[in-house]
Amino acid sequence: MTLLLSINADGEGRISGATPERAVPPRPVPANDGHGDVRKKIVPIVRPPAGPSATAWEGGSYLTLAEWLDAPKPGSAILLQPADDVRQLADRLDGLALIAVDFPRIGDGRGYTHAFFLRERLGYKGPLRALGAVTADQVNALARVGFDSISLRADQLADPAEAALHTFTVPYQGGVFRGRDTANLKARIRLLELDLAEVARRHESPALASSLSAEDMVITDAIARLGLPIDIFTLDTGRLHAETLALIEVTAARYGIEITRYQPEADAVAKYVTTYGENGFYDGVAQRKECCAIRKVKPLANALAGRDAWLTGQRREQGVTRSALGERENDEERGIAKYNPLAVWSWADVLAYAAHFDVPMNALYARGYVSIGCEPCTKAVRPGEDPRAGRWWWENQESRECGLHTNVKTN
Ligand code: ADX
Ligand code: SF4
Repeated sequence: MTLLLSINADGEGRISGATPERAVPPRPVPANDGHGDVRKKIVPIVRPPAGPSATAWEGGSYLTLAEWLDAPKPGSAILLQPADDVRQLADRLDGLALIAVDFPRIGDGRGYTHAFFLRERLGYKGPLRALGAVTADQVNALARVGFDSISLRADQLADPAEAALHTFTVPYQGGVFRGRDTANLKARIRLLELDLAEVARRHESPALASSLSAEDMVITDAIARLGLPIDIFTLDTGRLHAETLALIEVTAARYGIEITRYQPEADAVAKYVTTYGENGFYDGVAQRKECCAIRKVKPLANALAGRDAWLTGQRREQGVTRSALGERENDEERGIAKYNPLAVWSWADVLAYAAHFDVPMNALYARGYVSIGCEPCTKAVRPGEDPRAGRWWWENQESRECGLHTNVKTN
């Protein structure tokens, strides 16, 4: 028996449909206290007309993740547990008829992260079912992170007889998925945390390159909250805004971490100024890139010397040159790993995170700046304008990179 959840263009859902009539009275259901092997505690199935159970689905019994990885039999369904590592399913999705995600405890958000990861990172397009301790209130949020059916436990609603395992059917809408509801934010936060923890685990001396942008502050906040051994440095070009410099101190005070400053070589700067003038970068792309090479690229090389990985706050949305940005890249010039953990985040995601954790922000954002670099090469943009329109605005869009992010290959 089916109740329908319809979702409008704004991602708001409405449940409709008839309460199923039961041919068989429900059996008493043991309470699920949320511990131990939840699959044993979730509803023993009342059949028919009820839908799938925790251990069985329409096509048979669920496999565990390990069983599927061990012997992937086409047409199987798997039941993921909160602690499962969904990354193991990368390139192992073919042939799966259904993925179900167990929610053993109300409020356990890991199932959202699984769904988000499957849909967004692994590109899973097949049926995705939430199962277990989910409530009707969660239906909308579950749908937004990509679930398209939900199996309720019999003791989850007031009248167990009515509640046993209705199936809600929703169309999966990729666009809605990128919405800014709480579930989405929680999933993003969780994935970011997992990614950063993984970077810290894999590498000896990883470091975040921070321009003190909102993106970099988000990553800084996550690193500091988790206490991860990831260093943070900034390229102090000598031409940064006072507001940006002030944020270095604010960050140190707030998180108790030091942001190391890398400065350009004084001789190279002096030579540049003598040759082209202090603001010679306005006179042509070549002069501009030379300035960036001295003030940013060389100091970056110094900052990364001896490191085996670095992280940036780049996002795909930031412009044509970043639309294919990978979350993991190889820095081919240095032969080290490069991570862009916010690659698929929207600007709204960044703001939502910042608001959620009260992350200190560069005061320039409040004055219309969106992408912030050196003071003479950055200006505020009008609402709706291209985010990088205020960077090197006198140049063509295609040349507007400073050389920090060349020589990479997406993994
Ligand atoms: S830029 O290449 O055009 O300057 P953008 O300002 O968009 O880059 O920043 C992208 C990422 O490059 C930042 O999130 C940060 O990781 C790194 N980055 C840019 N400028 C600096 C800087 N001055 N110091 C350290 N990292 C920087
Ligand atoms: Fe020089 Fe402008 Fe590049 Fe800064 S952004 S290094 S001031 S050209």
